[in-house]
Amino acid sequence: MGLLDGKKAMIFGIANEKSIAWAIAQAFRREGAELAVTYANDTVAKRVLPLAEAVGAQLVLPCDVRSDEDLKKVFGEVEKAWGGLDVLVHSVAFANKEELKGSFLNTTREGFSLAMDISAYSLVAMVKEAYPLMKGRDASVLALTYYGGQKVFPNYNVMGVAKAALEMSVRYLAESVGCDGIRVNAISAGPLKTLASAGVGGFNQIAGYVEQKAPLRRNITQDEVAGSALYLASSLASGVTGEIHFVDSGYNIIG
Ligand code: 0WD
Repeated sequence: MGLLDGKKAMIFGIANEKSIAWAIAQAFRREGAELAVTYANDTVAKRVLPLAEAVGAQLVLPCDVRSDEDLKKVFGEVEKAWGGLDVLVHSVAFANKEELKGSFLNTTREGFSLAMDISAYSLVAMVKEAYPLMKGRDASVLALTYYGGQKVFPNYNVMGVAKAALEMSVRYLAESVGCDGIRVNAISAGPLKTLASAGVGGFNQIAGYVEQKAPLRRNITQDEVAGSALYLASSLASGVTGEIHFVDSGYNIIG
């Protein structure tokens, strides 16, 4: 018996086989979930479509999370296919590359609002659309965040501000939808080599520092994030909401 047998799960944020969302999709499938996946645009489509097929995703849909129209469309498709939704994974973030290096003072108004829109507000927009489908189903929403939303890290800059907004949105959303049995949590993952992290200046140095300083003296893997995602999505975590759960080799406890 799988931990997610019979559950319907929708996953945003697979870009390639290194994506955290891809490890989560595989773990969810292994534990019996039926999957819907979205992809951001045509550029990533050619990598995402074969992956979606490999996990037997029932729905594979384009969705730019900046667009309310796109979001309405994809949740409409989920309603048509399944009539409800048990698990929603938000594994999406974006900021202009030139604002992920150097001084935070160089952040532009446009760059700030783009990072906030894609990386933070999109969670609120998704939950708005998903809410009628998840209501009363002992459902779980999960977002991905990073410690740079709580502490200042070199180069993380505007993304740190967006992650702080995302983490607080997790808590406010948890309060808003908890009375309907929907839980909202985030995983704060340690540094992982992916397309998104390649855009952050000095990524290798941060990963090297974690190896030296974290209690486990190593970096984490995508599969370890997927393991915690599985727990938070399943009834094992039925009493857990509004939580930021670190999967970071314990790095965040070190002073
Ligand atoms: O070290 C890391 N990799 C960490 C990542 C540590 C801690 C947290 N995270 C977070 C990220 O901030 C993000 O929220 O995990 C989440 C997933 O990131 P990832 O798996 O590291 O990166 P990636 O495989 O690039 O997936 C992020 C995807 C985008 O990829 P690209 O590289 O194409 O920008 O977010 C999606 C897209 O697929 N995305 C969008 N999806 C819909 N609409 C949009 C958009 N407008 N923009 C980006």
